[in-house]
Order: sequence, then structure tokens, then C-alpha cells
Amino acid sequence: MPVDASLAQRLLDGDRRALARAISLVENDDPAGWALVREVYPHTGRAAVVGVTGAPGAGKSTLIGALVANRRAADRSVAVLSIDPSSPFTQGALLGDRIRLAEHFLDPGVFIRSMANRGALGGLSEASLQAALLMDAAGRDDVFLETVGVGQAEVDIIDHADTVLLVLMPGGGDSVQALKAGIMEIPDVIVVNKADHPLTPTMVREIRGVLSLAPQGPWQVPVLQTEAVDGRGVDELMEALLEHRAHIEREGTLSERRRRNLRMEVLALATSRVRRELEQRLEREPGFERLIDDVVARRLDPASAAAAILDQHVR
Ligand SMILES: Nc1nc2c(ncn2[C@@H]2O[C@H](COP(=O)(O)OP(=O)(O)O)[C@@H](O)[C@H]2O)c(=O)[nH]1
Ligand SMILES: [Mg+2]
Repeated sequence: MPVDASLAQRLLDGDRRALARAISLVENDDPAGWALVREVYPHTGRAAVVGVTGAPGAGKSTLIGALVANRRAADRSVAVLSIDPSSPFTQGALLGDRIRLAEHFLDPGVFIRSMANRGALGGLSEASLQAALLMDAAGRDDVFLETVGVGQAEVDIIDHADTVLLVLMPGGGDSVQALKAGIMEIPDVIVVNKADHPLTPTMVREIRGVLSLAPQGPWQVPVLQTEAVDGRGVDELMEALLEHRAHIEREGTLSERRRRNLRMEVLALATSRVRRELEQRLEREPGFERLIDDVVARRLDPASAAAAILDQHVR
């Protein structure tokens, strides 16, 4: 598939319209999008990528809006990729993000893109990963990735971040439980947003309790408080994010972390493709239904049926 050479070049030159067009290509699963990513990939890896995660309503979008203002004041160019698969049936989340980030829409130094659900089999997560790479290639200094909580996706965009910020709100005990139970990986920075709420001190105590039980690494996870709506605590939060980045650069863990992340990405992409390929093949194969008939009739157990499929298609 030939790549539109001028599109790649305009993207690398930082042209916003080229970036928007390129992201639409990957979003629509257009082979030209994949080819474009392949071409510009050597130019990625320069952006500081912050993943912002947390339950819906915690204030991620609002907080990103405030962090973007901070970065613009420091004269950094920014891209925001907001991924919200939790609202596949409405455009509500999208619209909300747009309104919240509205003050930045006229600023050429800020590029904002929302992705909701995507019908194609490859799914939202693969497309969002490509989109993040395109933003990086377009020379954005800072990239913020917004994503909802615990990843169920095979390819998790948060694995693409150098720094992971978890946004909680007072009373949002589920996320603390998820941390405690080890369902959610310990992030690099934790912030309790909507901190004017009376339950904030309790929440902060609980989080510190959970952190004290986790294995201690060289980085001490800071627990901060913000009020995203009026920007309170946002500069301190940005400071913590920058400190984390400086820390991993100093310790040499940035490259280690990126290697680990890329390894996960490659593995996840390969896995999801094998799965898709296998599903497509089996759908067309009458032998598969006969195998299921055998399982239904109790002549064959499910694990043996699966082994038979693997023997035929994978090994
Ligand atoms: N009181 C208060 N409301 C907030 C704060 N931050 C965000 N909100 C509100 O909380 C709601 C959800 O915010 P949003 O940024 O969309 O959350 P997201 O789903 O995590 O992206 C919105 O109505 C925000 O205006 C805050 O610091 N204090
Ligand atoms: Mg949001």
C-alpha cells in the first residue's frame, strides 16, 4: 500500500491537519494508516507520554485541561488522546471532553482527539496505540492519554505511557480496592481530585495505607490533591509528573520501561491478531461446528477440542 509521501512529511513537520487525517486513517482501519505509522515510527519516542487513568467522573478530562494550560504556559506543544469505550452508544463522553477542553481548541499548540468505540475487529485499543505514535511523530512535546480504569483490553494504551497518573475522587473506594487487591498496577503518581470534599483526608489515608503494603521501589509514589475545576493543586501535580520523568531518566529506567512497554505492545498486538485470525478461520470451517457437536454430545471434552484446533491451526 503506497503511503502518501506528502502526508507523512507534513505529519513530521507538525501539521495539525495532517495529524488529524492520519489519525482518521488508523481509526478507520485503513491500510494507509498502518503504512503511515510504519514510515514515521523511527521519528517517535521523543514525546513525554503521561497516561491518565481512573473511574468515569473522577475528573480526568478536567484535570488534563488544567495540565494542558500548565504545559502551554511552559511553551510546550501538547496532544491529548481521550479514549472512552465506556460510552459506546452515546457521544456524550466525547461531547463532555470537548466542552471541558474547549478553551484549548483555538490554540494551535494543542491537539485534542477523542476516540470512542470502534466497530472494527481490531478494536479501539489498537487504533489508539497507533494514534499515540502519530502524535509523538508529529513532534508534540507532551502527550496525555486519557483512559478509563482497569484495562480489560488486550492492548492497553496505558502501557504506552512513561508516567501513569491515577485520578481518584473522594468516596471512590472501588479504585482503592482494586489497588489493594492488585487488580490495578500501582501507578507512578496518585491524585485525589475534587479535594474540597470532606471525605478527602480519609481517602488519602487509605491510599497511603495501601501503598505502604506494596513492595517499595526506588520511586515513592506521591499522593496529591487537586481541584481540577479551579486549577488548585495542578501546578504541584505537574511538578510531580515531571519529577517522576526526571527520576526514570536519571535511573536509566525510562529506556527499560519503554522496552518493557513495547514488548507488551508487540506481544499484545500479535496475540490479538492470532485470535482474530483464528476466529475468522473457524467461522468459515464446517469442521469446527462438527467439533462443537462432539462437545455438545459429550463425546469430546472442551479442552481436547481446543487442543485439536491448536494442532490444526497453530502448531
Ligand atoms: N467539585 C468538583 N467537580 C469537579 C472537579 N473536577 C471535575 N469535576 C466535575 O466532575 C465531572 C466529571 O469530570 P470529568 O473531567 O468529565 O471526569 P472524567 O470522566 O474522569 O473525565 C464534571 O462535571 C466536572 O466538572 C473538582 O475538582 N471539583
Ligand atoms: Mg473524560
